[in-house]
Amino acid sequence: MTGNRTFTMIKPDAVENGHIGPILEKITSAGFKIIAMKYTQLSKRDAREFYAIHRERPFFDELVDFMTRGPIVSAILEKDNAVEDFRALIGATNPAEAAEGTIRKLYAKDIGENAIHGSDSDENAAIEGAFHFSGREIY
Ligand code: RTP
Ligand code: MG
Repeated sequence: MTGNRTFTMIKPDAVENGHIGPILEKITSAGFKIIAMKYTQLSKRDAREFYAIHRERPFFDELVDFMTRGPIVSAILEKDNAVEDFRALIGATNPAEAAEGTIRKLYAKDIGENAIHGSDSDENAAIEGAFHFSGREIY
C-alpha cells in the first residue's frame, strides 16, 4: 500500500533564478494538490537536522551552506502514489542523468544545486512534512 502524501522544497537556486512559478505549474499540472505551503529560509541548524542522514558524506557542509543561502518554498503535496510519482516528476539527483521534461532536467544546474527536493519514502514524507508544518498549517 502506497501513501498519498509527499514533501517538497523548491531549493534556493531555483528560487534565485525565478523558477518558483514554472515549477509549481509543473507540480499542479501533474495532478498534485498543495495541502500546505510556505516561503521560508532554513537556519543552519534546520538544514543539518533535515539532512542529518547525509552528515558523514563529503558534500554535507556544502549542502547545508547551499540550502541556507536563500529562501525556499516548502510544501506538502497530495496525490495517489505521491512519493514515487513525485520522484519521477523531479528526475534524477544529477540533472545530467535526469529524463527529458523532468523538473531537474529543466531547472537544475548540477548534482548539488538541483532545484528541488522530493521525499524518498512514505515514512520520510511524514517526518519531513511534520518538520516543516504544524497540523494547523495543513489543509
Ligand atoms: P533530495 O533528498 O534533495 O530530494 O535529493 P535526492 O534524494 O535526489 O538525493 P540525496 O542523495 O538525498 O542527496 C541530497 C542532496 O544533497 C545534494 N548532493 N550533493 N555534491 C554531491 O555529490 C551531492 N550529492 C548530493 C543534492 O542537493 C541532493 O539533492
Ligand atoms: Mg534524498
